[in-house]
Amino acid sequence: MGPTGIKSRYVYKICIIGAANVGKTSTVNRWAHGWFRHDYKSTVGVQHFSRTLALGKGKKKATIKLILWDMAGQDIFKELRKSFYDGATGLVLMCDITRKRTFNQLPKWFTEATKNIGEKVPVVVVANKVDKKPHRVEENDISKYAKSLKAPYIITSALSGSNITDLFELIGRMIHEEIQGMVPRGHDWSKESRQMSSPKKTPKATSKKKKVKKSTKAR
Ligand SMILES: Nc1nc2c(ncn2[C@@H]2O[C@H](COP(=O)(O)OP(=O)(O)OP(=O)(O)O)[C@@H](O)[C@H]2O)c(=O)[nH]1
Ligand SMILES: [Mg+2]
Repeated sequence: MGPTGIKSRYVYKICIIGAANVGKTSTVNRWAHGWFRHDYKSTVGVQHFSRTLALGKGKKKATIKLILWDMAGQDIFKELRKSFYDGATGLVLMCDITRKRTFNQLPKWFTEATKNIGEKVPVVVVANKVDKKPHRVEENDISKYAKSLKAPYIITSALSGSNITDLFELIGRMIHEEIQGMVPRGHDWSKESRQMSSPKKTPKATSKKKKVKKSTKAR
């Protein structure tokens, strides 16, 4: 039984990986408990969390249970990590948008994971800490890398909570649809990316135009 009290037939294991300090534990804590801590307490080995999730509508409706494996990013845990990948059905590949090195290391993390899982599984590429400046990773580069894996990317903040729910709903749906045969294995998911929002036209600009029109009439 999950926290919602609903039983789920579908249980999926997701490994959350990426360099130390990128915000893996913070992201899980934000989704799992709704809180955020500012101090850094590096994960030792791995920690787990599980939560049920309601997916889709109509025929696609399902309740799935996600078991999150929040893995330690520090190099000293490299050997230990190998055994944690066993049976994983999905991956969250995370970097810190303010540290380029953590983005450049993503292929290394992807290789470590796929080597130990033994097959390719659905992946979401995540660039976290979008609330923090300056950004040192271009969205275009994140997009290109994700596309090369047929994966979507999503830009998050564990601090503000931005896109965190979307992230877990997305990876949960991807795994479920591939495993249940709704889409072929190795499906191209890159179109599901959540782009950084482009600046909207402010309502002020529109009202200014109206005002100009009115004053012209008056004259
Ligand atoms: N500004 C900001 N800080 C964040 C965010 N996410 C995490 N942090 C901070 O970054 C630091 C590292 O976060 P963790 O979640 O522990 O990082 P981790 O990836 O789990 O690190 P390891 O367990 O060592 O692999 C902490 O001080 C967090 O408060 C975010 O979205 N924005
Ligand atoms: Mg951690």
